Order: sequence, then C-alpha cells, then structure tokens
Amino acid sequence: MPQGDTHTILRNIRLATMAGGGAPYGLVENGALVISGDEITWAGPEKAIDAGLASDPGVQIVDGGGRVATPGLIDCHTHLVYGGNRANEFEERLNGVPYAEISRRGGGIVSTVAATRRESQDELFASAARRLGYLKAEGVTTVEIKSGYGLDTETECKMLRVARALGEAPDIDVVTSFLGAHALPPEFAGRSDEFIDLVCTEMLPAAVRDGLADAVDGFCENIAFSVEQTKRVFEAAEAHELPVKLHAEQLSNLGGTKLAASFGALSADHLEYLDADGVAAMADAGTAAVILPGAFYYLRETKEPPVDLLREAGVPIVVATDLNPGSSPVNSLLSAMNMACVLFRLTPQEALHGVTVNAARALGFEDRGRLEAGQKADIALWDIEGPGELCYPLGANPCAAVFKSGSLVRGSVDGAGAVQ
Ligand code: DI6
Ligand code: FE
Repeated sequence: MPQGDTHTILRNIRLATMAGGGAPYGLVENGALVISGDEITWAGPEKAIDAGLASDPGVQIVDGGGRVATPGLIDCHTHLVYGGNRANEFEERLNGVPYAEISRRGGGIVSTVAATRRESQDELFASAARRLGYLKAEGVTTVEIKSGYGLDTETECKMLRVARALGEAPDIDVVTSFLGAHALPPEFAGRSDEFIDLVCTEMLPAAVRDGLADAVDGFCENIAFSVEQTKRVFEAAEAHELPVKLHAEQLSNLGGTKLAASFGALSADHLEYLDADGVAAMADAGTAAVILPGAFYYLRETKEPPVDLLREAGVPIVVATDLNPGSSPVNSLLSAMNMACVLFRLTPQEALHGVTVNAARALGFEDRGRLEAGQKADIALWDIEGPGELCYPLGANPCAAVFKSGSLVRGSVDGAGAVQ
C-alpha cells in the first residue's frame, strides 16, 4: 500500500463501472471500490476484496447503503461563462416577435457579447459559479467551458480566466476551449475574413500565452464561419499544438465535420444535418459525436442527428448540455440525457456512456469515465434502483454523494461510516 495516501473502501454499492465487455453498464452487484489518494486502485465484487486491507485499521470503510455508483459525470460542451441572460428574448419569441427582428434590435448572441464585455471578471465568475453549481449537484465532476462571447482579445481571455478560476475548486475539473470563431462581432460586420485573421494572429496566441486554452473550437455554419475560415482557425490551433473540435452541421450541412475529422478533431458537435460521408470521416478519424438535445429542443428543430448511422459506424456518441443563454439554457446534464433518449432515441445505457466514458474521450482524457483500477476516483452515488433510472425522470436529482479525486465533496458520512 503506498505510504502517505488515504485509503478508503467504499462498500455496499452497485457499480455501474461503464467498462466494456461484461454486463450492461459494466454492472457489478454487491460491489466495492478501493480508493487510494485520488485514484481507484481496485473495483469489483465486495466479497473478493483483500481481507488484509478490509481489516487494516488505517483503512476507512464507507457504507454506500446499496446505492448505485457511477463515474462522476462529464459535461463536455458548455458555454456557461456569460454576461446577462436572454430570458426577455425567450419571452418575446413566444409572444410572436420573430428571431430576425430580435437580432435587428441587437438581441441574440450579440447581446450576450455586449453583456459579457461589460461585466467584470468577478461578476462573470459569480453567475457562472451558480450555473456550474447546478451541474455539480447532479454529480458532474468534469466540465468543459468555452469562450466565444467576448470576440475580442481582452474579453475572450477574461472568460477563459473565469473558467480557470472555477476549476480551482476542489470538487470539479474544468477544461477550456477557445471559441473566438463563434460569431462575427458587430464591429467586423462585412469583414469576416479580417476577423478570422484577428482570431488566428492575436486572440488565440494571447490565450495560449496565458495558458488559458486546452483546445480550440469553432462554429462552422452559414450564420457563422465557412469551412475555409474554420480551416484557418484549425491551422492556427495546430501551430500551437492544441486539439480541435467543432460546432458542425447544426443548421445545415456545410461539411465542417469532414474538415474537423481531417484535423483529427476530438469531437464534432450538434450534427443534426450530418450525412453518411461525414459519419464515415468521423469513424476513420476517431472523432467523437457530441449530440446536444437541449439546443434541438429550444430551437424546435425537427431534423434529428443520424444516430443509427453513428451507431453502425461505431462512432462514440456523447451527450452534453450545450449550456448557453440562447439556444440551450439547460443547467442539467441529467435532463440532457433524458432528452437524448426521448428526442434522439438513445438507450439509457448509451446516454450514460455519453456522459462518462465517451465524454472523457471527447475531452482527450483516459484517466476518467470508468470505475476501474487506475482511474481517477471521481464517483457519484445515486438513490436509484438501477443506472437506467438516471435518464427516466425529468427534474429529479437522485444524486446522494460525490467523491472528487478521492475526497467526499457532496453528501456526508455518519459516525458509523454510512453515506447519508
Ligand atoms: N451553437 C449554438 O447553438 C450556440 N452557439 C453555437 O455555436 C448558440 C449560442 C447562443 O445563442 O448564445
Ligand atoms: Fe455550443
């Protein structure tokens, strides 16, 4: 047993290991985990646990009360740092004001950009921390946060600094994506190529210099940037040795997914208009498919992403919230899982894969997403009968406790060692 670490046996749990090969969900009934420091060092049936370890007085024994244990959830696509909100617009749209009219009045993404530029880092931190809190309460232990509401160097970096500051909390890991190519800011109207120049030669280098970007994202769409422009952003990312990902084929099929795959992208995201060629390119490149049912729902989209084709091609399917103030104000990963099942016909098992093992892959992590020896001890305990139940209700949160990097960060353990 390594010295200096704390050692815990988490017993009396039903393990949804999400490891391949065996039972659905990698289920182990009457299971237990051994946690040493921040790592899982053993996972399996409780009766197979090392007897010497179980009787060692230095080992803390925690009784999970028969709860279901899953890997800590991973939300791999969010825009949760932003200024203001767009609740008024939501109301206006439902009162019949067309989206184009709202945009003309300075609404839409541009209004979020203005508010984000205006707010201080502390103000942005406060609202983002509240939104992130809702995700954490549902067992999320790793989150990706994008920039993209600054669209100038100073504000893009300010957003990413907020994301980094959120990641200093002990109960969450934050991964950042630089999304300078999210929308054209008003001061560049009619000059989108010049804006892409700025993204590549000033904004991204500044973010990289300050260690603020873990990956580079873009929005390839008629209302945003072309395949050619996106390619320039990806070339700049490559020059900085950063992985790429892309908002692609959300509203139309421009072929952004094929471009992303040709750069070995971690993921292509949205994908409602993805075609068979794009699916094949993803399969060849090992690019994950992030589906975002929250945006589909709020935009009243009717074209579903080609889930059958993705399945047949063996492309890893990932589910995320896309938490943002416009197209997806979804502060709940469990709700996104439910929507992925109801709207896109994922099975509950696929949805749980999509927020654990496959989401880890979409962020380039190999050290999380499964309950197995060698993985980070990010563990959520749930008051449910079986893992499929996570996707079943809307608006319920059965999360009873969370371990992040081996420490209990949510829930409590009573004097007898039982999780409350
Ligand atoms: N796709 C989306 O759905 C969001 N961004 C993107 O690239 C929209 C963001 C917003 O409406 O604020
Ligand atoms: Fe998005």
